[in-house]
Amino acid sequence: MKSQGISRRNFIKTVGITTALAATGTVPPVLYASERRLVTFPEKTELLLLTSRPPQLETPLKYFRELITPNEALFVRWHLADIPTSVDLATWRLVIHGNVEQPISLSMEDLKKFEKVVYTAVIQCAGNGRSFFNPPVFGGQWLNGAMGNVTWGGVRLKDILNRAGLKTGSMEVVFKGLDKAVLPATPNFLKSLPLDKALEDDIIVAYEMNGRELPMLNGFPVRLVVPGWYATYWVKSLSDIEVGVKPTGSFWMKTAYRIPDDPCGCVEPGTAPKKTVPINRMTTRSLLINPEDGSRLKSGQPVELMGVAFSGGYSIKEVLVSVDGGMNWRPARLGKDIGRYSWIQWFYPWQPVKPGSYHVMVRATNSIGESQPLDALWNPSGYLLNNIEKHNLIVT
Ligand SMILES: Nc1nc2c(c(=O)[nH]1)N[C@H]1C(S)=C(S)[C@@H](COP(=O)(O)O)O[C@H]1N2
Ligand SMILES: [Mo]
Repeated sequence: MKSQGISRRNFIKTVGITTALAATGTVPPVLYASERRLVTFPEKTELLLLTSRPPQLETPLKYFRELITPNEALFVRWHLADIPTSVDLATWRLVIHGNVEQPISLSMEDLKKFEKVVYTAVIQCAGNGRSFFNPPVFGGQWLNGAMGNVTWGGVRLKDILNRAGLKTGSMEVVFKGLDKAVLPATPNFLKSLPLDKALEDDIIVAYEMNGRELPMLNGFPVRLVVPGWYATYWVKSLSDIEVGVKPTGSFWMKTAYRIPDDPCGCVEPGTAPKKTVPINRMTTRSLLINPEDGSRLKSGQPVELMGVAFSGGYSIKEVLVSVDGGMNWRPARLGKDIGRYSWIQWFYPWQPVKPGSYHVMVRATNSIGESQPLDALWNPSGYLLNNIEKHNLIVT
């Protein structure tokens, strides 16, 4: 079986990047783990640098040992280099316009008068884990740190839309933040949701992360939270909501962030899909967080393997662990379930008795039976990665 953790490691060390890419004929802008630096940006702890302009920073895995990801450790991803670096709440407004009875403009004070909603939800970039794609694909070469589990506080999008009053013929809702393209030819980051999705109870305009203001880099003062769906829809520094009567022609909906239109969102590796749809719900995943891949352990000494598991809005029902490369599987103990959008922690006590190299695998299944494939599914944009990882732990 191809194992992503191990094969990528060997791939980097032994095969070499150029050889592998020559085989596929493409050269993505690759930044591998060994080449990454830890950097500190405003309001952030040391994160792994992907690009600095625009900032793309990834969370070191050690932060996922906690159920909740601290604000200063949450990953950062912007598409456009002209990002907001300060916002004056005295003049800032959230504008709702388009096909509505009454366009409205809300201050932070106005926003906070709507009923407050608080829940924990995983935020994950659609391209999280993209660096493990084989054959490799273009796009940010994320490891698994483009995700986090955060308690969001805010107000229902639906309440705001109803305040403005939806007119008949409304079809979708378009969201825009304060970030801008540097070059006029680059399309602004506009994302949209179909109207019925936008009106779902759980979608909020969030002004709090873990009980505090949002860091600037994570979208201060407010961002959209679409729990269960990939973070591309979670528009940051949200300032403009437009109700439309027809689907927008935005580049970020029509061309980017699309997946093959089939049940797996995948195609034969190296081929192009015939038809695509906008990316949406997250796939089910489980990750080993501690001890990290490649760790050395002492034989006879008890250790507790731990990690996280989550899925696109359905609670995790079961996590199975194998320490022998997939021959035998046993259930892990699950931590507290704090809601269907949160990740759950899993724990697996283990006492290896014989020295050697152990292949640890983890597999989660959610409450509607969605699980993880043994072999990674492939699509040209490097989205939806969720195969069962295979980790190497060395017992001496
Ligand atoms: N305004 C704005 N919002 C945005 C983006 C962006 O470029 N601009 N990127 C999206 C994508 S693709 C991701 S993965 C998340 C990243 O959120 P974070 O930086 O808070 O981790 O923001 C989303 N919202
Ligand atoms: Mo993303």
